[in-house]
Amino acid sequence: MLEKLNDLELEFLRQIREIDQIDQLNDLRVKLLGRKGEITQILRGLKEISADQRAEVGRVANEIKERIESKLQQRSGELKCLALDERLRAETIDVTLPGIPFTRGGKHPLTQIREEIQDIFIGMGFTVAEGPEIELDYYNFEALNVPKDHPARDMQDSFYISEDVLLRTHTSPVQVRTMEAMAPQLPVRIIVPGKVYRKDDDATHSPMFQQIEGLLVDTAINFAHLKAVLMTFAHRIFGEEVQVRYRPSFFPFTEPSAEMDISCVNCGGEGCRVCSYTGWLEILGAGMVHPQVLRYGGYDPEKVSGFAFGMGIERIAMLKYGVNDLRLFFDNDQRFLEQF
Ligand code: 2NL
Repeated sequence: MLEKLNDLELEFLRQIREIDQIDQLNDLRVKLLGRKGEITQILRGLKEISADQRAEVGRVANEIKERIESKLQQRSGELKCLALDERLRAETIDVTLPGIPFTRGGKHPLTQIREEIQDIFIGMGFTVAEGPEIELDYYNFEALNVPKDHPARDMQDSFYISEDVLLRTHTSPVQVRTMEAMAPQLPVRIIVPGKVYRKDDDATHSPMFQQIEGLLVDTAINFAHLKAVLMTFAHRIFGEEVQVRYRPSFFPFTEPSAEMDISCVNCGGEGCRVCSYTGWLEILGAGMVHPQVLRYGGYDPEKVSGFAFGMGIERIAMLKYGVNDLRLFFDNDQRFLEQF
């Protein structure tokens, strides 16, 4: 019996060696080890063998089964290797074929303008500060000296979340928070870029837009400093040839307040549709920080003074790039975006 098993094993091993196709190897596996396979049959037939031989024959048959299994495994590996080799030999790659073209992305025009504006002020010694878009009524209005009955504080004009929480309507609250954190250290010299929210929606107003505000607080800061910094900014962003002028204005958080205009970038000041035939374009609001706001920030208005300004990034971008509809910036139409 044991001799017969030995012969069978040699025969099985020969059959395995002769196979050169992976699917034939699978057939052989079934033929030998399957439910009705030859080795399975032998193991099943053990009960017909006399008791004194059964243990020995069973052991040898199991050993054979294990060796056959491992041989099948080994041959399967070899055949897979050979198949891969063959495929790689047959395959040729033409490295001179053109690749699949893909277009390169770029920064959104508003991001480009914002970074350009930031860099100009960074160049004048300002640092960039940021803060929350969901803001307390206290920081958004109260600490900025905006009176309780001011129209911006109305539910009609701002997005309230609760009675004392809203989406910030300007980035000024970050400046109050910065003063609070820094006082009594000097100087405070920051710009604050960010998204702001107002209930407004037409060709020149979006419910979400971006602002950059600036704040400089130090000893003996006066209106001449404001003019110098903002004129330098206007020249760097629109070109040295532009003229600037200041008109008196009003903001609850600055006194005195002013608006800065530049000579029209479209007509050079001659008068055209872009400037409504005035020759001038309004680009930002500014003023000397109101003493009450300095006090809220933790500074003594008897000892320090400062100036502040604010501008809409979309408006600067529209003027600089000659875009006539604000909504183009938010449509994200590639034909528009790829022009920048
Ligand atoms: C505009 C005008 C302005 C400010 C913003 C400001 C901030 C603090 C104190 C005083 Cl903490 N002022 N900000 C001042 C004047 C004008 O914005 O037209 N923005 C789009």
